[in-house]
Amino acid sequence: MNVLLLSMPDYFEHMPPVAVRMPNGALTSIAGNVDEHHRVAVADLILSHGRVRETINQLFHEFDPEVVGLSVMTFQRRTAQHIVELARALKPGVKIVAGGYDPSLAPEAYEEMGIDFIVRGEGEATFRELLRALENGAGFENIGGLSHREAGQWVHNPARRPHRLEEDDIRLPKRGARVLKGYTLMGRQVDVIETSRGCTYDCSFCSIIQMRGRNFHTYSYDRVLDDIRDARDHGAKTLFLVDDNIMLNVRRFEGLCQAIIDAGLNKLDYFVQAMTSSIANHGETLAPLMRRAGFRYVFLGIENILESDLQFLRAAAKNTARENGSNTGNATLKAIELLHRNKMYVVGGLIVGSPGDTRESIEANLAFARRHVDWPYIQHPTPYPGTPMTEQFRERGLITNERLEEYDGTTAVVRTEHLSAEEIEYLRWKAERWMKLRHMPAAFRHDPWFVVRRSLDMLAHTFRGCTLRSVLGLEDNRKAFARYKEIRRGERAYV
Ligand code: B12
Ligand code: SF4
Repeated sequence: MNVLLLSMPDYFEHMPPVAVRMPNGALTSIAGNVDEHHRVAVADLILSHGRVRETINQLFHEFDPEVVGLSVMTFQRRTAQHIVELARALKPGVKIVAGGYDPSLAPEAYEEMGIDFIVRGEGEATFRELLRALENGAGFENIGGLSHREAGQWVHNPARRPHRLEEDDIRLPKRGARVLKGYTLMGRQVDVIETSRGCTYDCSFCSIIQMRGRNFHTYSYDRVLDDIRDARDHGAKTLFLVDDNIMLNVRRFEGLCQAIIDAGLNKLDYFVQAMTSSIANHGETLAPLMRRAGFRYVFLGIENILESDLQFLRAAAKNTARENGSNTGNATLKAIELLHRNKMYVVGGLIVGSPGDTRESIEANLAFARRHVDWPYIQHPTPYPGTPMTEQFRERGLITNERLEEYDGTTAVVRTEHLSAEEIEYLRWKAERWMKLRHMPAAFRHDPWFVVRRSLDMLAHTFRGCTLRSVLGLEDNRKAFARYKEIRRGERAYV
């Protein structure tokens, strides 16, 4: 069968396509795990910015798909709806399948969208079995994790249990199925790899537990090294590790760093997401090893520097430093110091706008970011379907915006007990632009050619809405913020 797999073009503030266009790891993994006779094309629509409609038209023309699969996050739901309408118009009989976090956690929202199937949870085995059933004209009732229609009614088959990656035969992603070009992270070709799936924490803002329960499964080192080589052979110079929480088993991660070094794969640049506690508690040995393995940027899930907010976010445990078995307080500063000492950059993941937040508590977090992190990645709590945090915000009547296309993490859609959503976002927006600017010299040292060519575009993106007068302080910043919000609204019309 001809199968076309699409990821959505929607992006958010910290990942503008002018500098960041990353592949979707789910789709190549799905492509690598269907039966081999199928002809699969993967198109990451982030690569076709400004011409999404034309690209889909062309892909239908070239591949004549019998099945189209969409990978969707919540803030991309509206775009997914538009793409479903376009696909139906181009080929009314095509089978449309939705998968990923949003269809898995809010399947009811997809029932009226004009699609045929929903794949809930991990998709490799479910999608493979779905194609077999379509091909053989068999029934769908025994396919775990699949939602389908019987006599006009949606039927949600029982969930499939998470893959045990150690035992299951999940084959390598099929990068050769990608049909669009232009992946980049600040000018270097980027790819994604996975080494594990799952997490055993339960941060209240995160969707992972509702998606797959609390568990952690790992691929073997050999499989990971093969995956890295495959990404490199497809041209990648930078690799982003998309594991949910790679730091859950620090010993294993250390072993992996060593395996990367031993295999001579440490000439690539690596980006990873990490817990502050793992770095603080093991960093003396772990951080030098990471640097030798090629790690360059570490996204730290700091979440918040205030204990009360960490309690609300249920993220205190993963941010606690320990010495000789005793808690010694917040791990953040120690983790940052260890990473800096080993010449790695810190992407500071912070969340501001929890229910108890005041102007002062938000400013304290922004001041911390200004002082200690190299690249800010500051977000607002966002009530994604099914998370414990969503329930709390709803019960307290703090959700002020139900337009899901704005649930991108940098648009404040909830208020606190003390501040409006608009004010929270304004505080972040005002501070964050300047923090990003400060990282330009470091980016220049690493990728001078890219920065020379694209710095004006990046500046224009970071400061959109601003004028010379607002930058010089001759105009109220709120006017520039209002213009920024207007521009951002326009950007969301992707299809
Ligand atoms: C890595 C990652 C990123 C990377 C993305 C790199 C990339 N291009 O892939 C970065 C850092 C850039 C990122 C950014 C964002 N992310 Co993110 N990210 C993740 C993370 C950690 C892992 C996702 C992943 O790749 N997993 C590996 C793949 C193989 O698994 P998977 O995606 O789940 O796919 C499987 C199934 O879902 C299913 N499936 C998926 N798609 C499809 C499609 C079909 C047709 C089928 C059949 C099956 C299927 O099958 C796959 C294989 O089993 C998750 C989860 C987490 N613990 O936080 C969050 C997560 C997906 N991100 C999330 C969000 C909100 C964002 C942001 C909007 C804001 C943010 N928090 O940073 C931005 C938006 C990005 C953008 N487009 O601009 C949310 C989504 C919540 C929701 N309900 O939509 C998550 C769940 C985190 C959370 N807050 O809970 N993210
Ligand atoms: S530690 Fe990370 S992956 Fe695990 S629940 Fe918290 S935010 Fe989600």
